Amino acid sequence: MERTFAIVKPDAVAAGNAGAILHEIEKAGFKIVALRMTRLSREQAAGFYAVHKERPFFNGLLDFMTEGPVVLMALEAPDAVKAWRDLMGATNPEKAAEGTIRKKFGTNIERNATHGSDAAETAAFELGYFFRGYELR
Ligand code: 3AN
Repeated sequence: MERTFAIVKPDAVAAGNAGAILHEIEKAGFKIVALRMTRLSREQAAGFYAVHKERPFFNGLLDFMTEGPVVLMALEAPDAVKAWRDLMGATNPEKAAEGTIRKKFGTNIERNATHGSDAAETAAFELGYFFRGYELR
């Protein structure tokens, strides 16, 4: 078993798609280990996306990620990091495969409905960034 970190981003929450996305996650066999709805501060979002701070889209990404509530989750499944990225689809919803979450619920490369850790080490950092140890037992 492996764990990964997921976010239902502000676009998808605002559009009323959080429930449908959670349903997709459960249908695909993930166990939702932890879940919290919150609104990120700019500082929280900047720390989370620190690896992207030199990118031209960084400021816009912070505007977007703080514009409304998000749903934070710890997901568990065999090979969870890859399985969740496969279910999400490509970063750009226009390039995402049919049936993927970003294809169904994403708008563009920035407003792409969900986040998923890109590697096991990233997942460990991201889970620890948003959840306490006792929430991840
Ligand atoms: P992924 O979320 O698929 O791992 P990353 O890590 O490359 O993609 O990008 C992190 C987030 O930054 C994306 N989910 C998206 O919201 C935003 N992003 C990535 N590339 C761009 C871009 N070229 N223009 C605007 N936003 C972007």
